[in-house]
Amino acid sequence: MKIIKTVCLLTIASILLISCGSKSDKKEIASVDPTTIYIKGTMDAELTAPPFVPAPVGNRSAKKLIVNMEILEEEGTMTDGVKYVYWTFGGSVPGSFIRTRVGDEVEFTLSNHPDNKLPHNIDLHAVTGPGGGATSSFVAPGHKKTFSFKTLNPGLYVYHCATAPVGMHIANGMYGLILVEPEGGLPKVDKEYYIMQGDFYTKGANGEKGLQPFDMNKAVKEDADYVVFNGSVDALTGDNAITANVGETVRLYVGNGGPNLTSSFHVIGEIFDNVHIEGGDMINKNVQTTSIPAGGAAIVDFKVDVPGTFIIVDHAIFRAFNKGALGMLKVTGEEKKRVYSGVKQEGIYNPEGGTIQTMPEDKNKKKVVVHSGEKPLAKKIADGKQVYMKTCFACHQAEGQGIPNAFPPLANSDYLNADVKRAVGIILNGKTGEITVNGKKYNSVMTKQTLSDEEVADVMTYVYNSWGNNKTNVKISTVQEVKNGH
Ligand code: HEC
Ligand SMILES: [Cu+2]
Repeated sequence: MKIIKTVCLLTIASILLISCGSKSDKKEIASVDPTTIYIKGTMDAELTAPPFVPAPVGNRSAKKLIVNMEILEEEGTMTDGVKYVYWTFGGSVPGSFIRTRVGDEVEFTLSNHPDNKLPHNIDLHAVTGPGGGATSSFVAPGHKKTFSFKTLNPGLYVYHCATAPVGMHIANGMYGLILVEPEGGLPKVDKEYYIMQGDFYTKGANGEKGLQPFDMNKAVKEDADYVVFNGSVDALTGDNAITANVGETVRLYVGNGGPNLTSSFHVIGEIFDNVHIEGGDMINKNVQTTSIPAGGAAIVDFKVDVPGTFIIVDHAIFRAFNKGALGMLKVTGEEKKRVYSGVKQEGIYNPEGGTIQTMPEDKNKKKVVVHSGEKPLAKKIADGKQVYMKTCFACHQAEGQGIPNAFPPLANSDYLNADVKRAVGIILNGKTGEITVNGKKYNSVMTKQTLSDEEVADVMTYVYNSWGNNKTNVKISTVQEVKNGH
C-alpha cells in the first residue's frame, strides 16, 4: 500500500491519481470504522436460556437492538437433594444469551425484580465504556435502568454482575455471554450450543444435602465444592445432553464465569477443528483442549463423524468426575468403522493368573482386630462411611449416584438390594462382566477391595442404610460365610 501511495504522489497524471484513489477507498470499506456503521431500523433481541442460542444474524444490517434483561434471585437445584439460591440474569445460569452484530446500537434495559433482596448491575465485556456498563446500570430491587452502547469489536464476550462484593455476585451465577458477529455473520454450521462453566462454594461439602448457603471463606481460598457447566451438576447430562447427527458441524459458544477457576475445556473423543482463541478473531486448528480463563470465552467447532456419547469436561479431571464439570454431546447416526472400529478383539491378559486385579496391599496397615461381637448399628454406619469415603467414593460418588455409563449407582440399586451375599462377594472378589443396575447396563471392572471383614461389614451396612436402600445390617459372620463360599 505504501508503495502504491508513493507511486501516486510521484505521478502527476491525474488519471492515474484517480485510479489509485479508488483502490485505497476499497481498502477503507474492508476495515471500516465501526463507530460510523449506520443503523437501519429497530428490533427486539431474541434472548435464550442455555444450552440454546438465538438465530444467527446472517447478513442483516446493523440495527438498534432492544435487550430487556430481568434479574431474578431464585432457589434452584445444584444436584440431587442439594438446593442453592442462584442470582440470575433472565432466570438461568448462565444468563440469557445475547446475539448481536458489529455496529448494532444495543439499548439495554436491566430490571431488578421487586422480590429480589439486593441491588445488581451488569458489566458486559463487549462494551467500550466505563465499567462495561456497570456504572450506568446499578439498579435496586423494583427498579429498572436503561443505557445503550455500540458494539465495536466482533467476538464472544462474558457479561457479569459487578456489584460489591463482586465475587459473591458472580459465584451465585450472575454471568452470561454476548456474541458480536462480524459483518455478514459467522460461517454457517448445523448445530450451535451455549455452555458456560462456573465454580460454586457451599457451606456443606460436595453432596451435603439441603439448602446450601454460599461460603465466602472457601471462595476466597478458591476451594470449590462444585465446578459445573450451565449452573448445576446435571445441566448437560442424560436427557439434558446436547445432540447432533453424524456428519453435522457443531459450534459451541463456551464461556467461563469463574469466579476463580480457569477451564481446560475438552470434549472426550473429539478434536476441535477450529477454535476462536479467547473468543477473538484468531483461529487455531486441530485443538484437543482449549484454555478458557475466568471472565473469558472461546468459540469451538467440529464435525461429528461417528455416533456415540461424547463427554464434555474440564480436563482438570477431578472437577469433572468429582465436582460436576461433566456434560454430554449425544451423536446419533450410522457407525463409520473406517473412522472408529470399536472393539475388534477381546481376550484375557493375565500375567498374574487372575482375571481381577488387586490393589497393592499396604504392608504396614494395621490389621483390624476382629471383634467376636457386633458393634451397635449407628457405630457401624459411621465407620462404614469412613471406609466408603476412602475406598468407594471415587467411583460410586458421594451420594452413591455413580457415573452414567461408567460406575453403577449404589443409591436405590435394585441389583444391590436383591442379594446381600452377591453384593458382599463383589467387594471381596471384584467384579467384571455385564450387569444391569436399575435398567441400565454396565460392563466394566471393579477391582477387588482389600478390606478386613469388619470393614466390609461396615461399608456394606453403611451403603444399605443410605440413599433409599433396604437397611440390611451386614454381619461380619455373613462376610466370612461369603469368603468361605457359603
Ligand atoms: C475403581 C472403581 C470402583 C471402586 C473403587 C469401587 N467400585 Fe463398586 N463397582 C465398580 C464398577 C465398574 C462396577 C460394575 C462392574 C461390572 O460392570 O461388572 C461396580 C459394581 C458394584 C456393585 C454392584 C452393582 C450395584 O451398583 O449395586 C456394588 C454393590 C459395588 N460396586 C460396591 C462397591 C463398594 C461398597 C465399594 C467400596 C468398598 C466399591 N464398590 C468400590 C467400580 C468401583
Ligand atoms: Cu449482582
